[in-house]
Parts: sequence; structure tokens; C-alpha cells
Amino acid sequence: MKVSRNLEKLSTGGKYLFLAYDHGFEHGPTDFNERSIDPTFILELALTGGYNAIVLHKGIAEKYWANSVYCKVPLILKLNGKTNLYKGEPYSPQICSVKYAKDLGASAVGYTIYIGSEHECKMTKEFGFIVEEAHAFGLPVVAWMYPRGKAIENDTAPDIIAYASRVGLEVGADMVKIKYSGSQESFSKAVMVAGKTKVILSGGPFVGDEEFLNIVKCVMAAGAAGVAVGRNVWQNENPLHMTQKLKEVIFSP
Ligand code: FBP
Repeated sequence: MKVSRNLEKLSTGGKYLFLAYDHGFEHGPTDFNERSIDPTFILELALTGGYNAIVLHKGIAEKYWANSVYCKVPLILKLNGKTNLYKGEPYSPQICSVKYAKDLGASAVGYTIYIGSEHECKMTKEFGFIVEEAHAFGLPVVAWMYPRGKAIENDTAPDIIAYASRVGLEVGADMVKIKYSGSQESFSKAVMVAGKTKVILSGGPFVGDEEFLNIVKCVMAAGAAGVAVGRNVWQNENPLHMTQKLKEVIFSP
């Protein structure tokens, strides 16, 4: 009960717009320009843009978010992460405990599971314990459900995305973050199979205003609870304008 109330508290009328900024770890600084390389620029965007939460790893959360004016923006602390330098079967180890996230002031925690990877079982196991621990503190858990590894031919194929979404429900996620499956119809299925677990879109590489807004319209019409976006906002020439456009789509009744 407490967990779903806390998740609801993060929303605007049940809908979510999160700003993702874990790319420095996941992709390296190559994703950033001179503005977005600075965590303060992103935090300012999250604050003035009125994002429901910001997603950070613990280093940036400690050094730029905690004890600052920016801690008015709720924090989703990403508990695991990996670089893309390592080319083996994907595994994203836990680098931060739930307790540490809670003490830092996080409102929710996040964790990536690469289903289909040879290391899937390590991640589902870690995730299982994380859910128990987080729920004991009343913290909602968001699962980045990313099918990946040599067994996965197409990580955005509709059936694969729906599978990822369903696994999120099965392993206890309160919310799953999934990639776009290519159509409203297929995304509706991914939302449907997730049942009571909320589904949000994972933004993806920068594609420009019109294309991204069309994808967001499509997933919202498919029943998504919202969007966690990174590159399509802070790689945009005018991130605040894009934020406003996204809010119009996501929060419109
Ligand atoms: P974007 O909106 O920029 O795609 O961010 C969403 C996200 O899930 C980030 O949280 C994460 O760093 C990145 O995408 C992972 O991307 P990849 O698919 O390359 O692993």
C-alpha cells in the first residue's frame, strides 16, 4: 500500500515524466555536449522543467543533488550500472545498496535487468532482493527491462518487448521502463501484459522533436503511464521547450 502511494506521489495525476541522466556511466561522455556534460545543467532543467523525478547514479546524486536546491526534484537512484566498453554478455552489477539510496533521500530506486543475457539469472536474483528491501522501506522499484545479449536478435521486436514487460511484473517491479516496440498496437500489448505494474517508455537515441513526440503520443494512447527521457530532451537545442511539449502530451487528460 505504502509503496503504491509513494509511487503515486511522484506522478502528476497518475502520469510520469522522468529525466534520465545515467548516460555518463552507461555510454560515456560521448552523449553530452558542453552544456549537458555538467550535471548542474541537467538538475536545473529537471527543476525548472518540473520533472516528476530525476534518474541518477550515486556519485552524481551525492555530489550535485543531495543537500542542494535540486533535491526538491525527487530522485530515482539507479542501483546498478555498467559501461559499454565491455563487450561480453551484458551484466550490470549492483553498485549501491537500497539502504544507501534511502539514506541519501531517494524516492524510488531503479535497476536494469538484461533479460536474455547469459547473466540474466544474476540480475533477476539481485533484483528480487532489492524489491524486498526497497518495499520494506516503502520505496517503489523501477525496472529497466532491456532484452539483450547474443540470444536476442531484435531487442525491440514486439514479442520481446512484451516479454520484458511481463517479466517486470513477475519479478516484483512497480514500474517497468521499456523501449518502443514500433507501434501503438504492440505497445498496448506490452502495457496489458504488465498488469498492475506501470509501464513507461525509455526514450532512446535523439530523433528530433516531431518523431519523438509522435512516439510519445503513441505510447500514451497505448496506455503507458509516462516517459523516462534523456537524450531526446538534453540533446535537443531547446530542452525546456521540448519538456513543455512532452508535458502537454503526457499530462493531457
Ligand atoms: P534515453 O532517453 O537517453 O534513451 O535514456 C534512457 C536510458 O534507459 C538511460 O537511463 C540509459 O542510460 C540508456 O537509456 C541506456 O541506453 P542503452 O539502450 O544504450 O543501454
